Amino acid sequence: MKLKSMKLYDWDFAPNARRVRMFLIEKDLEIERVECITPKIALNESFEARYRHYMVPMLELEDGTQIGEALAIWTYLEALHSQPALMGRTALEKATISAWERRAYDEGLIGHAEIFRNSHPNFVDRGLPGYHAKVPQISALIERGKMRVAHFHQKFNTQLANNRFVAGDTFSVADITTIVTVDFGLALNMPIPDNAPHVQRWYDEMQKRPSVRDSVPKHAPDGTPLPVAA
Ligand SMILES: N[C@@H](CCC(=O)N[C@@H](CS)C(=O)NCC(=O)O)C(=O)O
Repeated sequence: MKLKSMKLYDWDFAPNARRVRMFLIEKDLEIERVECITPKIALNESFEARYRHYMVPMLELEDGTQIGEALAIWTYLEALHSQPALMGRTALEKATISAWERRAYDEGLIGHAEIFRNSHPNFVDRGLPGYHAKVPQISALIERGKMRVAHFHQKFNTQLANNRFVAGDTFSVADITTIVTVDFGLALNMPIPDNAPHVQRWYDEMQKRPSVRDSVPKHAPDGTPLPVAA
């Protein structure tokens, strides 16, 4: 279904923007996308002027209302289009999915982002997203990021040893954030380690889903095409 009254402000490579693109494909929803990135891998001036939080993804409604944060965009769309449920049906499912989605975000996605933002030459003085002031890179955060990522892989390996999906026996937003995180690692040359075979089993199964395949970023941060996962 095409949602004509909304626009999604996007950046093809950005892991958080992909969290929304995957969700839309799972729900069979289409929203016009506005790509906001410049060749210097920075958000463009018109987006800066439009949205004071200055981060993607952002969903804009017909009356100008802006919804930022991938989690908030999911919550809004799940309330309007409940099927398939991606954020849980029962109280316990909702709580379990929400807990695992946050773990993937805080421990995995942010760990990779620490490595990326504190090492990439285009992110000098852009150590954090959403700031207009200069935020210096801190090289110590690269090592700490690697530590967080290793912890994430072990925690999710244990969880996926006994669960088909990240939050149990149904696909959910917890899988979306985890896929985006693992693929962010691949783009940074940090594959799933050999001591996380259950993460690899789950990752291989996820490749069969159109939402995973069709949301893969087509460009590296510097604009060069990325190999599309087989
Ligand atoms: N908490 C936000 C994080 C959004 C975020 O960090 N977006 C990044 C892209 S992944 C961004 O807009 N970066 C802009 C920049 O690097 O200048 C969410 O979950 O949506």
